[in-house]
Amino acid sequence: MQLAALTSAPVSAPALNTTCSQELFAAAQTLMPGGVSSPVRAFKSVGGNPVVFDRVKGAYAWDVDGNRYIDYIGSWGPAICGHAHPEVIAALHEALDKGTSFGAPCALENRLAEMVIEAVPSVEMVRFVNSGTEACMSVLRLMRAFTGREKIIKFEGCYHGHADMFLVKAGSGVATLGLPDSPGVPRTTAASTLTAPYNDLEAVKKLFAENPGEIAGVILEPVVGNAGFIQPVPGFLEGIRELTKEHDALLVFDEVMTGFRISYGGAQAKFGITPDLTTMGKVIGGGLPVGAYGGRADIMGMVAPAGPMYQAGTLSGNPLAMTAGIKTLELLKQPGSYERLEALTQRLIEGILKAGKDAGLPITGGSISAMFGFFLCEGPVRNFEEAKAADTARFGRLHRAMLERGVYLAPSAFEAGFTSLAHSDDDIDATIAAFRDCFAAVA
Ligand code: HOZ
Repeated sequence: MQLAALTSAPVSAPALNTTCSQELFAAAQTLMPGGVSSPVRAFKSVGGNPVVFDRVKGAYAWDVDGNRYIDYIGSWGPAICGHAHPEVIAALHEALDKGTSFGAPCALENRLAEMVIEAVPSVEMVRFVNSGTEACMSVLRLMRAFTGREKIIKFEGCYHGHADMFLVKAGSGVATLGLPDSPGVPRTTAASTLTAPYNDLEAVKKLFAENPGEIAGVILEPVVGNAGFIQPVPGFLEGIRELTKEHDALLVFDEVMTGFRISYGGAQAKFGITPDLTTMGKVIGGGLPVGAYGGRADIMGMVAPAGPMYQAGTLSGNPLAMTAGIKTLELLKQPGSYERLEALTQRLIEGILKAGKDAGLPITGGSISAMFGFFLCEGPVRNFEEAKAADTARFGRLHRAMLERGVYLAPSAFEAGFTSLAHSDDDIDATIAAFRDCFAAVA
């Protein structure tokens, strides 16, 4: 896969003073691998250095040089109500006075569990963990424990965190950096992960036929956000549901990105397809580290100490994370939230696509509720192979140009964009205007 040339000359734009960011990032590179705590944020595939954040509020982020950006990453998903929402912050202040970690049951866990169970159709019981990766690696063990089978099917370009068995043709940072299969993953482990192109039911049928009685289940992002934004074609999710039932295999929706984002009940509520198990993260932690997995009570009954499948965590169910999650879900539940998110995100993507076409660029994209994305190619993009046809070098130049005009996009052609309730109509207009200038500059 082609990475944007790091030497790409920035398109003409007002100079952005990032002196403090540059100094901090130079120091960070001597302290941490690549200068970051997670790879995509290092800007490697878009060229240039990252800006170092100082603070966030509402729809905006400020860097350490005082530059303000309209933020379409939202901490990679959690900030759906806007960064540092006053009600979330107030609830956290109150919780903080009671202590930062209990390592013991707390009433807040019951409350968030009730809210998740009430909202997400597949979830009858839930276990809280600390990240989306942890949720997915735990659900993987559960799939195998429940079925007594070892193989799983995942889709090319889908990302389910960085556990060994998922780093096979993965999306997100590994796709961004062109490392879809990571060294360090034992061959024997990777051999149990079967892959198919997204939106390709026939390929999944073939895998089931070739591995009779061996497949524990299928895991997928019901709307892909880690290979860019890719929607399921009509009938795909329904087909996977039928196939898994037919083969006594489990269906897992990884709703770490889509959960409480594309509807209050996630993708499964939006599309009316109920998986057996669901993983969540991001929004349910309201900006604090949280993940969760849940599903049918008979399957969740396998999890220790109710059952024999072991999984644990010192900080799991942490009172601060539970508090931020509860308050975030309460805010989202208010009437009109998702209508507003849908309308503003649709206006944004329509404006982006029109601006790209007006500049004569090949462009395709879309949105569902507060999640959107575009590819710089003709499209349609239905799978990772088609996503890779997009012009990533041009995306790199576009990314830098947008940054210089005060818009912070995901620094990768293979990540979805996220909007929030804090984005105003003026923010959307300003963003579309910036895209119009920048598309013209990179055309
Ligand atoms: N896995 C996230 C992107 N899909 C996080 C990336 C980051 O924080 O660098």
